[in-house]
Amino acid sequence: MKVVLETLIYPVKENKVLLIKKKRGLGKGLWNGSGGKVENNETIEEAATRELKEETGLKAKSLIFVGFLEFFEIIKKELHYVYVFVTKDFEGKEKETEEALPKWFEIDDLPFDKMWEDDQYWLKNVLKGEKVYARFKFKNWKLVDKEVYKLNL
Ligand code: 6OG
Repeated sequence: MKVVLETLIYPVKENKVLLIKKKRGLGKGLWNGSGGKVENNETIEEAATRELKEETGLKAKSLIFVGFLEFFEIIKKELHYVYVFVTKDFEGKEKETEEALPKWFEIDDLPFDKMWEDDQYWLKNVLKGEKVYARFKFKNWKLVDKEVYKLNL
């Protein structure tokens, strides 16, 4: 089994969240949080901060841990283990990069029909302050099973 450690980070301002439309890689064409693989020489927080900067130009000054997610692809035998953060403390102005197009969305009006299928089961909850642990199973990246738990910290 291939296991990859990844991050997702959601800048939140008033009742809006910054999503990106990815131009390449896994999830190309879908709206998602910024994020990607954690590299060898960095902490999970450093990875989340680096990906946000690379993909949107924003610099997060502090992060709030909001949960972890497991995405298992049963055909590919690939497990994505993802740490999720919100940031309300960031600087800079978002800009389009070669990896992604950033855009602010109302938290109550997220584009779920153009997002990963799992997002509708956890994203709004974490943007409103809950913490979550969830496991999703995919077959050819179509959702086939889900378990979603509230994390009590
Ligand atoms: P690269 O491997 O392109 O980064 N990711 C997912 N995000 C959501 N919401 N649902 C999924 O369901 C996901 N699978 C992966 C983790 C991949 C990025 O996409 C996220 C990483 O931030 C299957 O560098």
